Amino acid sequence: MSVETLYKKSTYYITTPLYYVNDVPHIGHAYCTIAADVVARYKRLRGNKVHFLTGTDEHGQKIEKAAETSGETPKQLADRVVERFKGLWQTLNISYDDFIRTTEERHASVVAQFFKLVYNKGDIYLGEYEGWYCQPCETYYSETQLVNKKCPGCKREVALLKEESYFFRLSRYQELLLKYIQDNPQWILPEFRKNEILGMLREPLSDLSITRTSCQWGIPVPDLGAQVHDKDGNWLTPKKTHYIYVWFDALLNYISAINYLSDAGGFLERWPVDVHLVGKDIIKFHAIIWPAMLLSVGIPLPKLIYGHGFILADGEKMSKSKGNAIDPQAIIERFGVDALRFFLMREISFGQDGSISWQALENRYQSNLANDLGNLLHRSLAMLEKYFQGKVPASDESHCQPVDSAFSQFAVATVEALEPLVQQFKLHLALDEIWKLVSRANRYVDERAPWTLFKHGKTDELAVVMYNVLEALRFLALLLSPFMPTTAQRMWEALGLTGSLTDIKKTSWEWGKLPVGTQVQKGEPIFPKIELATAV
Ligand code: ME8
Repeated sequence: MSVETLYKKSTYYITTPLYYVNDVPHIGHAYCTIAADVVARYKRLRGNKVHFLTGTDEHGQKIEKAAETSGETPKQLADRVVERFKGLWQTLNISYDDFIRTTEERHASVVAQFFKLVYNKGDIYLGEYEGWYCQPCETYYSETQLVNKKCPGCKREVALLKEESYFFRLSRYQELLLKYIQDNPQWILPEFRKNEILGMLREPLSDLSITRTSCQWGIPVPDLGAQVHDKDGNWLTPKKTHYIYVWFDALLNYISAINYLSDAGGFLERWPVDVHLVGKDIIKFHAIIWPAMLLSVGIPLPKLIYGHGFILADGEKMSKSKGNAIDPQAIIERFGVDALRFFLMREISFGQDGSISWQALENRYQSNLANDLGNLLHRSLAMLEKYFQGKVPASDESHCQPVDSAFSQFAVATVEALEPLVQQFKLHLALDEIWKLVSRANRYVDERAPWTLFKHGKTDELAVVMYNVLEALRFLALLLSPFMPTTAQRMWEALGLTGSLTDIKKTSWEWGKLPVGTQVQKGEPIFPKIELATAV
């Protein structure tokens, strides 16, 4: 019996990382969340039940320190910053189904119970930790992991800390994970990220310190009795009060949010998660620590862990200190939400790092959006108004030339080509495929020259051509809606179609479903010309 059958899974479940609230959202957070939104919307559009989860990571020293600096309590800071995230997601049209904050009770109670389950399995023990701690990364490093005595991740200063700590027996799962990854080569994508993880698993894994005594902004370790066991099974009395390490806490959101331990129905419908979409910076937490935690209590593993690349500003890492961080709001103000969504998904090969620049944004806006797509829609509707008073004509097959059927077949093939590309997160290639149809449609109009057919009174042929172009535009609205939901809806309405694109019938995907007689509405250009001024 497959895990799916056992788990009655009926829903496509997709997650983003839970973003830290020590800083306001930036373009990198937007990038990951937009990508998840595109896939969630695509899946819904193809008739799947979807559960899309995002949220915020609100505990730990990083947040505690940021709150100290801003003169707030950590909770006040979290309450303030979480609104910035929610506000940006609303602006960006992110269609999440649930937003979880790690300070919510539904989460905290699962974390405490899960900790106890792992302890009862014998996978948590009390010990003492000594190591080099990087506070911004909330990570301990061994001496040998340091680079020039600094944090190997962020290159900042580290401090030698020693504290009583509970440990998770990560080392116990090393061999199992190694084998799992070898047996399931598509489990971590892209492939080169999988190879990085395999490399890590070939080195000895240390057990993981999963509690802190120095930072109290976290979920307290639950009552485990007066005495707890150490690594060798001896009983000890803890000397300090312990709080759960922010990563052990935050990773559990993926199951706490879907009612693990409280509502078996909801959980079993969604788990195992179809994909954890995360950045390359945190893939190790998702592909090693998280699966080991799940294995410890016997929960099936996620189906896919996808580590996307980083956005660079003109080839460099974005940072506050360099002053080159691009604010999503600034892009939205100039180009609009859908142009930003399109640009991020089209410009960067998904999985790889990629640069963005104002120049590249302008180029894509002008050529792909305003010229290719905007003009196709506008000129097609203008021709329909001129030749058929804006009403979709009936297309008689007997007047259909080979060039016309080749075109409709091309449009149908585009729909089919998209499925595997989205499935494998080749989102830039999916857009590329859609644009091949846009270009093909523009070429088709040029080749069939409706103005000449009109001039020579070839009305039946003209009807075939106009119907085909409009039907291709209807397909384009459908295909583009995950990427550019507002634009696609405007296209839909311009074509005279009613209802929301988020609620379409399966038959909408069939060629020839544009009703004859529909009255189109040309309206304003969907991508108006903008003032070009590269430097902002
Ligand atoms: O790591 N380009 O939160 P975080 C692309 N709380 N994506 C970027 C990026 C960039 N320049 N910068 C950040 C945490 N990201 C933890 C996660 S999950 C249980 C806990 C994206 O606020 C990318 O997806 O630092 C990265 O993995 C994530 O933001 C990190 O967000």
